Amino acid sequence: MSLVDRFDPTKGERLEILGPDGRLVRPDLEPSLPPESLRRLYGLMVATRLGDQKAMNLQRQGRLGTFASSRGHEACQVGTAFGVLPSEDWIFPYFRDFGLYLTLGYPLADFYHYWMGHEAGLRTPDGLNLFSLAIPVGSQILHAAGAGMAAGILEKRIAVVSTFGDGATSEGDFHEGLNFAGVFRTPNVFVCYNNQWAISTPRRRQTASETIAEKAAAYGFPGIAVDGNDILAVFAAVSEALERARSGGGPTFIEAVTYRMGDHTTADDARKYRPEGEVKTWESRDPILRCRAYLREKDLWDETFETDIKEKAMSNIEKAVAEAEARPAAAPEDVFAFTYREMTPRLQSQLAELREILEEAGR
Ligand SMILES: Cc1ncc(C[n+]2csc(CCOP(=O)(O)OP(=O)(O)O)c2C)c(N)n1
Ligand SMILES: [Mg+2]
Repeated sequence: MSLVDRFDPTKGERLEILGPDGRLVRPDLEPSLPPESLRRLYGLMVATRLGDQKAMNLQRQGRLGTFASSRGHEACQVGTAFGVLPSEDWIFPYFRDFGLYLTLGYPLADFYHYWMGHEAGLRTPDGLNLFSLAIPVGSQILHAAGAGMAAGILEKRIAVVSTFGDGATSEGDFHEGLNFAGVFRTPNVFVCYNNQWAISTPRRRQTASETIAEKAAAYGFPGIAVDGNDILAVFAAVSEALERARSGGGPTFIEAVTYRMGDHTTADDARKYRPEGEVKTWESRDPILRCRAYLREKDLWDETFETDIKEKAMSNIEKAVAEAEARPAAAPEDVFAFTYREMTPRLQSQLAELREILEEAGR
């Protein structure tokens, strides 16, 4: 029986394979991954945490722009991306997805380059079907539904993955995208990282639904809630959904229940609206510690391994930051450069005006 048939969100059922202490609570549902893949999952989560902290530090030093931390989302992001075939499937991410980028093999230097304010950093390398990340909340859901429709017309047996937060589920784009996907049975995998907050709006003010996963029923396709701090649960649910999509079985909606451990972005101070105790509770459910306990139980983790993956990750991160910082600074004119192949007459005149202003300012 499939996972979506076994776990009914309307009954409050949620897929959990690792318990809060990392112990295997559902050995029958443990994904059959070789030891090296399990270690890789863990390594990617650790690298995500370190690279994320590096971006936060750079922002505080004035070397990077506003940044949305992924702290706490590592299992959601790595677990979602791990089973994706990046040169065949399509991915439509959002602004809090560093671990997804890392897992898909996106060049780290380009990632930092973008967050340093260079649109060029978002240019996707050939062979990686990764759409530009969405800052407008929920807009990527429509792009993904459209790509799902295109896959159907082109008869491609691929999956189209999109990720978004709990806040996106009250946008019209969410309704339109999921409705479209349901009606046309598109090969979409919708993954909602329900991290309990949309800036200062708590989950309870976002929707009166008991769970977010149950919303899938209204669109006529399966929905499942998973523990978003359990890498195995996220990976298992997404893998099943990818398979369903690629084999013509239609879309799936996954709610990964997690927590945003940091502020919304570097421009936010979450202490103003959420209780300290809540953060502490979720820190004890840290997805990385949980996976580590699981690996240790399987004799796949020791201090040497930990040191090794951390050193390798930090070396890659430092190299990428140096490379990004060595690139030329973004020009003010760049705001016109990356949207249209040919600028509209109005944009051309605006660009001319900007040039005049820059000239007057002696730049
Ligand atoms: C259409 C739109 N409305 C408002 C905003 C401002 N905004 C940026 S992030 C955000 C909250 C997003 O919350 P959620 O979807 O839960 O994602 P999270 O940040 O928690 O990962 C809002 C309202 C925006 N970027 N786009
Ligand atoms: Mg949220």
